[in-house]
Amino acid sequence: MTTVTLEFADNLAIIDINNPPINATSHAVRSGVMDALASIRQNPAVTAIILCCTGTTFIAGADISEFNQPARAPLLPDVIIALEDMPVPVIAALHGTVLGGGLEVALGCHYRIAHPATRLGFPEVNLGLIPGAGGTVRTPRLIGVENAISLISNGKPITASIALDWGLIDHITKSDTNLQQAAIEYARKVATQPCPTPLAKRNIPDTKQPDWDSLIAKTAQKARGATAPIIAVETIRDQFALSADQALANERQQFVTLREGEQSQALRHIFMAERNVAKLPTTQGVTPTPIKTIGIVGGGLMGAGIATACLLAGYQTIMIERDEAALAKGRENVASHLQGSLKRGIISQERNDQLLSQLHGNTDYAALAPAELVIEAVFEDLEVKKSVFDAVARVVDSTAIIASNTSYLDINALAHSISNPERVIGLHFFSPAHIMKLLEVVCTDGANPQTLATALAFARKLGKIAVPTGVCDGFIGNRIMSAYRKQCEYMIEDGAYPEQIDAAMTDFGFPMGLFAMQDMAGLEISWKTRQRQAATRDPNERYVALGDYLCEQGRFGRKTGLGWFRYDTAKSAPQPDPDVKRLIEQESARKGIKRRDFSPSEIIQTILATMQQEGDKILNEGVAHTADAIDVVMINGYGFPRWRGGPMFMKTKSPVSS
Ligand code: T1G
Repeated sequence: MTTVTLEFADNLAIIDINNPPINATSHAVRSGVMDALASIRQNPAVTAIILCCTGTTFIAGADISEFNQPARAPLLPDVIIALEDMPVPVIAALHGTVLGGGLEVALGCHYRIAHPATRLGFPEVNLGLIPGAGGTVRTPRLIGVENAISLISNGKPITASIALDWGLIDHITKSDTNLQQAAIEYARKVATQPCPTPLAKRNIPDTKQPDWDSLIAKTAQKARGATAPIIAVETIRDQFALSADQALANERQQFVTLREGEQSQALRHIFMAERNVAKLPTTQGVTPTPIKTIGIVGGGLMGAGIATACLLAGYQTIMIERDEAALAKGRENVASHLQGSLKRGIISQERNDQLLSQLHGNTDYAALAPAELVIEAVFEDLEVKKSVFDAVARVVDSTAIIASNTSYLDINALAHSISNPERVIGLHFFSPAHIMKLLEVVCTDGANPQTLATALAFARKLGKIAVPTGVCDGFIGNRIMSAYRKQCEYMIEDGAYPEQIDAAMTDFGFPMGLFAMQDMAGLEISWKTRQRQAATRDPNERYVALGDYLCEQGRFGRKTGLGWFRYDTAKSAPQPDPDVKRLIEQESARKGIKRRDFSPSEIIQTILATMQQEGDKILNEGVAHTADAIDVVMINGYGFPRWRGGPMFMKTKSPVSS
């Protein structure tokens, strides 16, 4: 397959890039475009050039897999300069997701037209990078500094209509017209006009500069330790003192430095890990069972969230509850979640109403008959779940998949409580289930590849990051969290305080410390877990009862105004509580522990080492099939800072600087 083709139609030249899956600007693409431009220069009849792509999207970025190898000429900046130096106008015909290097290529063209559904952006900061092919120089010259900073430092794409408003593109085609045909018509129109001045040769239109110091301070606060967003703003700022050529050179230098840096290597690691973690040898070549209708048993917090996720993914969804009142509450929960998506502009009012019409509630399990997949999201009790499994198995097809949303119960036991246990799987959603990307797909000992492949395909359709895991207490994420929570409670008894542990974690890049997070979730959850495990707990294992004492005093966390911390109002920040300090010190004394100081570095090293040790056990037991799976879970479900790559990735790097 030829990666770049050139054809001449009348007095137009059409360059088409075909480099699936995302038309990344690989070396073959860059060379092919340069060769096409050289050929066009030999043809004086050409009055305009169209640059387009075959497949689902215009160029969606540089080829990340090339970043770990020496760059090979022609480099992307050279291709872009060759585009803007053409003697006739180049029209970029945009569709899909025009991202990173793709948008930079489009900015090297003289005009940009786009399909209405096109999204455009600079996601480089999500990879620990900044645009490295002129994006920080050409964008402000086209749309002004403010919008350029927003686009480049946030890393979030914008719609074609916003891009048109901002002047990033020149025209939006009609959704039912052929994009290339529209580009040909547009080219014929502009071919008679003088070529616009290339962006790199224009001045920045802004006469007033932002307050850079406060902008950089705000960016740094939001970045929580990531450096690329700050470098992006600084690179845009610095060009006010430079010529365009100097600014391009400065940008390239900053980009190369970031590309070689640990943060970008970590972010590129997790980007690829998230896309590879669900590729299992056992499901390669297995065609997932088609699924149209999902059953959800339970309309509470999790059930309604899962039902909302299914509706948003386009499934017919049947919700079962025990009685009409509970069903009405479940429907109300789903409607409220969809309202949230409506408010965030994710769906239109029309789509909201259509989705609600696809939600079918019932109190009779027989209504589940058409479902190819049923997920139970009822009370976390094995006997309750077994009775639900039994009731579901009686009404659905014998090949229908029955899944449990349990976060720690033994799914093997559930599987063996019904016929055809090979169709049982765990789908551990994270609350709020319609928003959190992570989904642990828990493979029972007897699940067959068909069940697993279908569950993974379902997760992808929901837009989730699916991580396959085996059965153990807590699967991957909760198991690792239990391990480091235990170590943190040991440190509390040995001399640290909750606020010190939490500060060390937030300084490391966690959005919230462990104790504040427990207060937010409710201390009774881990209290119940400890009670459940009490009978089988190793009597010789050190046990910290502080969490039990707090619960026995009714201190369940934020919801009661008191937990590990004190909360003056429902929204106020956690405050250290002298009563808890006293309780801790009394417990240490009762146990004869001589309290000592803990540095932030020792705290975070202890937490990280515990995560890595538990991760090694999880790998050795085959619960996770790769170390990447553990990083993906800890980053997407437990707040591990993304720009550090995950606990197992960090094991391969230099010791952490706190
Ligand atoms: N490089 C290489 N492979 C990539 C890739 C990339 N940039 N992006 C995606 N893939 C692969 C991915 O691994 C998967 O492979 C397949 O494509 C589909 O991906 C010079 C320096 C475009 C919105 O950051 O956001 O340009 O599993 O599952 O859900 O200044 O991919 O099929 O083997 O995500 O439809 C900037 C990153 C790069 C865009 C499509 N661009 N990609 O989403 O598919 S840096 C990005 C995405 C840069 C310039 C700078 C998404 C997508 P496989 P997918 P999707």
